[in-house]
Amino acid sequence: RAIGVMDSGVGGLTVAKEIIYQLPNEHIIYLGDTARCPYGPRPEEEVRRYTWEMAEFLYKQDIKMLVIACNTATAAALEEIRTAFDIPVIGVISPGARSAIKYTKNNHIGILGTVGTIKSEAYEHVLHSLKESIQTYPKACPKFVPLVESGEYNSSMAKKIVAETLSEMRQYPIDTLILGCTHYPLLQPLIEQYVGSKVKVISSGDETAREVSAILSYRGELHSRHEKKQNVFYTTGSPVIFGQVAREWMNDDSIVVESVKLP
Ligand code: DGN
Repeated sequence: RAIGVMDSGVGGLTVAKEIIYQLPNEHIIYLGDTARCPYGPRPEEEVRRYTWEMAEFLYKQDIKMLVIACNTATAAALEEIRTAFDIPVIGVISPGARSAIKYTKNNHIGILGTVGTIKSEAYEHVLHSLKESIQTYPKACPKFVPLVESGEYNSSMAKKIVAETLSEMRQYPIDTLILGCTHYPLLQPLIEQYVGSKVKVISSGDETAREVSAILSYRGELHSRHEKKQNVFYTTGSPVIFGQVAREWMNDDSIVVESVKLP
C-alpha cells in the first residue's frame, strides 16, 4: 500500500521529496489541489472542507498512511481527520516545530506562513508546549505561494518579494526561522541569502519524513524491498506547470501528472 501526501498545490512536493529520499522503497500517491490554491487566505471552514475532500480522495486509493503536507490544512483539520481515519495521519506543524527547537540556541524563532497558519497560532502552540521560554516572531507571507505555483521561484521578482516581505525579520534577534508553509522551501535559497548565514532556516520535510518512517516501522508496515509501482501525482488544476515544477524539484523527468476532480 502507498503513502498518501496532499497539499493545496505543489508545496507538499517538498515533503514528498524527503519521504522518497529517506524511504526509497515506498510508493507515494500525491494530490495537489491546484485548482483551489491558495488555501492561505480562505476562511478556516472552507480550508477544512477542502482538506476533507482531499483526504477522502486519497483514502479511497487504499493508502496505509496520510501526510497532510500543508501547514494551512494541518492547522485547520489535522485533529479531526486523525480522529476519523483508521490509518495514521500526520501533519507538518509539529515536525517543523520540533526541528526548530533542536536548532535554536537563543530561543528566538521566526515563523513564516500563510495568513491562515499565522492566524491559527498553531506553531506558537506547539513550540510553547515543547519549551515555554521560546519567543516567536510570526510573519504571514501571502505573496510567496503564488510565486511558487507559477514556477517563478528563481526569478528576480521572487528576490524582490522575499526582500520586501522579510525586511522586518532581519531586525529581530532570531537564530532560527521556520518555513511554516510547504511551498517556501522552493524559495529557500533566496530566503537564506536575505536573512544571512547566522539564521538557520528550517523546513518541515526532513523531520516529517522521519516521523513517517518511525510510525510505519513501529507498525511493521515499511516495505523491505522497492515497490515496483511508480509514484503517482494528481492535481485538480492544470498538469502543465505542476508537472514542470514537480519534475524540476524532484529531479525526475519520468514524473507524469494526472488531472482529477474533487470531490
Ligand atoms: N503549502 C501550504 C502550506 O503549507 O500552508 C499552503 C499553500 C496555500 O495554499 N497558500
